[in-house]
Amino acid sequence: MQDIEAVRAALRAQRIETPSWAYGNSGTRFKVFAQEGVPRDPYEKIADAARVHALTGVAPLVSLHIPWDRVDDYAHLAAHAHDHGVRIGAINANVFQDDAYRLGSVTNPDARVRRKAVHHLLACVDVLDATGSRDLKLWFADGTNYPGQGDIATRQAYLAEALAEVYARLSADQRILLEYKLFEPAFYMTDVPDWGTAYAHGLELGPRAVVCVDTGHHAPGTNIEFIVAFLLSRGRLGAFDFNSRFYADDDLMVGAADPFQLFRIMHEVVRGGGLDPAAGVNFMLDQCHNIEPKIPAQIRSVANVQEATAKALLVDAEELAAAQQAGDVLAANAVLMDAYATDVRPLLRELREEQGLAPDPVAAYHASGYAERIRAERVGGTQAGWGA
Ligand code: RM4
Ligand code: MN
Repeated sequence: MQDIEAVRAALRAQRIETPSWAYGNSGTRFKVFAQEGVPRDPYEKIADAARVHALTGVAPLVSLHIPWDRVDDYAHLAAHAHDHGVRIGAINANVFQDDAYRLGSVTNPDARVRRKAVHHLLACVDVLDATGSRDLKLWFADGTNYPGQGDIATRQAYLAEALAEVYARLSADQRILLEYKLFEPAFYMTDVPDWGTAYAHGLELGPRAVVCVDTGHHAPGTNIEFIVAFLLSRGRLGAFDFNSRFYADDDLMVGAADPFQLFRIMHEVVRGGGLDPAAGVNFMLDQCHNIEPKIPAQIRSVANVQEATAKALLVDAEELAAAQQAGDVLAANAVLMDAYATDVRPLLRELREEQGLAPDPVAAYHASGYAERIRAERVGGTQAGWGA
């Protein structure tokens, strides 16, 4: 039997970071459906993130994307976050939306473009300094569309050079989260396509260059929990970008397509000690809510991660180890399936109530009048989206 008090303590201690861009407008390349009440600037995005934290009690951090969240004074923005009861989390460097990056950013054949990209990454470290953030998250759209278009090995060397310069600029408590993605926007070759590439660059850089696993960035059928188990065992699992995918990088609510996969991932996290803050795993959401209301979608996503975590914590580790040792395939599998089949929603409701929160945070959001208020107040100006 699992120690239920330990399960409850672990759930109380878990932290989930929400992304500023989830609160702005987003869409596909076909259409962006604007929603009423959407933030017009980073300050309003942080206010929405703070609302998610106020209702869930476990989301006190919000990631920024630079330049989407560019402000004149980042210390002031951090103070605004603090006033709202949240903190600024990972800083996402955006080197994929400038015309100069047509052939790549840090892997561009033109040295001047590579300089420009590195310059932006270094400026993002300045943002970390100003906000007190720990993590610089790097995702590169770099790659090629056609065989022969670029030299793969040369581009790897450029990438290593850029990363080394940025790594050298970090202070002792700051980290690089290097994120990989199989394809898109490059369709033939991507410069950081997989966890192996991210891991290898991290090894060359040093212990504070760790991997970010975006759950939407793999080929169908990839065993993501294997990647998680491996990286965690080597101290290189830096973060998750949680979302769910039916087909490619869908950025839908985590746990929507495959809650069982999320459970399997969280099982490896629990098994490998990844819930311990000392393990340094940052549990972030990286999602877009194109047609559904954004704040309740974030609340729902946080709850989905909590549910998967609770089920993973309920796996009877001793019984599992015994069955594995005995070679009892069916019993071992049954231990996992029993935990997965447990309805943990009553437990989570109870934990919320113990902390003075409403047991159903989505219902509490709808009852709070916040949605009506932001719809009435946020009139005029330019709504935030991918580019503002
Ligand atoms: C990328 C990647 C990054 C995110 C952007 C918006 O595909 O997942 O983490 O910052 O999208
Ligand atoms: Mn991501």
